[in-house]
Amino acid sequence: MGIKVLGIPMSTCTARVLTSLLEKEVDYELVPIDMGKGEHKSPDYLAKHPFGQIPVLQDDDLTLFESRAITSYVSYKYKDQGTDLLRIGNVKETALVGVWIEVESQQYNPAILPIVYQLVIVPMYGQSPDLAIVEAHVEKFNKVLDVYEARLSHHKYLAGDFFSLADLNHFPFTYYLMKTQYASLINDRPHVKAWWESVSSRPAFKKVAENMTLA
Ligand code: GS8
Repeated sequence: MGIKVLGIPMSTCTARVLTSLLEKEVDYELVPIDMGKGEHKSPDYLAKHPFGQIPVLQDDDLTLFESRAITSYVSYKYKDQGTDLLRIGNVKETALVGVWIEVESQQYNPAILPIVYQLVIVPMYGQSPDLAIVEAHVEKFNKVLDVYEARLSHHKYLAGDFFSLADLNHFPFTYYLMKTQYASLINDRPHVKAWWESVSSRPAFKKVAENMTLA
């Protein structure tokens, strides 16, 4: 029994998990979930993910949800192979990775998600984006990115001068943002731009991004 990921490749949170598996050189099987048919709300699926969302990771008898918890699990379990994502062995670096994992989840994601949702996901369903929501979150995201610009002017990556899980977790939403006119929010900040160019040129990201095609 190997690792199974239940999800779909275009989903941001699924993409986050797949990227961690590729960075750690772990084989996996992607089991597609038919969200159009409401498979993620079926009793069988809800037994695995009580909130009825994707992704889920199954590793033998262990079933996990929440993409960031899953990428941490993958990084710990496979600490001795692939890219060193947690800097285990250096307690200070591990702590800083933890800080920036939280910053992504608590600051960056709440600001970027509604922008991407309105400009990328809503139009997929043939609806018009709510531009007031976009504007409010662009203002919020600008403030977050000012902090990133300052941080990245001192360090190549978020937790220090090494690529880590903190950087990885940013990938899927930033990837979609870069397809909108708000790519300028990243590109107008030289250190954030250089960081994104470095992060998004990694083979694991490129491979996952190939399948992040919007219907
Ligand atoms: C969010 C999962 C999520 O929003 C995580 O795993 O990180 N905090 C969770 N999943 C979306 C698809 S976007 O990847 C989803 O399943 N939406 C359907 C729904 O909520 O019904």
